[in-house]
Amino acid sequence: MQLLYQTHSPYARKVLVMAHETGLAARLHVMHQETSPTHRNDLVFALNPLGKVPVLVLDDGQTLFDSAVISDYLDALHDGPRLIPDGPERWRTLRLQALAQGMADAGIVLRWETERRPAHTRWPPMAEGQAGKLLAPTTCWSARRRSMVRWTWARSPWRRRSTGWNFGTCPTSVKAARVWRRGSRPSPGDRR
Ligand SMILES: N[C@@H](CCC(=O)N[C@@H](CS)C(=O)NCC(=O)O)C(=O)O
Repeated sequence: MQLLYQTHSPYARKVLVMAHETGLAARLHVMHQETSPTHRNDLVFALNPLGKVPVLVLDDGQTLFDSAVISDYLDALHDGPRLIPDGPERWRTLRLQALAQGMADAGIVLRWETERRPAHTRWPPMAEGQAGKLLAPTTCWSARRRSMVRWTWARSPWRRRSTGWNFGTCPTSVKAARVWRRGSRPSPGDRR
């Protein structure tokens, strides 16, 4: 199987972590592909009409995207305990995945608003709003940290090796949000 991948993509990294956690990494041929809305990558577009990575190309030529679909697919391929289990735990796991996914989405918009857009088109209230989306889940984690981590740990079939694949997709984005918040606020009370 070929994985079209981008080193700095949280979604692509999520899939690669999944492949390692499920023991499938050796079956993936990882191909780095730069792509962005402003730099079209024709190879990626040929496989995914949205032009986004990750894309998984199966041995029979079928393609799968996006990262949640690929993760679910990989989870069905191995013989070990499922990382996305059936039953009531499924919903809690998928909810955590949605949280990580939403943080990745917010991190990407934040990066566009603070770095990638031409300076005169940047809109600070948008950056502020996205930074809030990145930081709110971490506050929620702090409040519930022990119970969430304990829950993941207790149920993770890989608990001797990992604390669960749901954590750790976006530490860089969270750091970026904190830096943005610190730099953009004239005073701690000014929430705009
Ligand atoms: N929901 C998708 C998001 C994928 C995504 O946005 N990938 C970015 C890289 S971080 C990309 O390929 N962007 C190119 C574009 O938007 O044209 C997933 O989970 O796979």
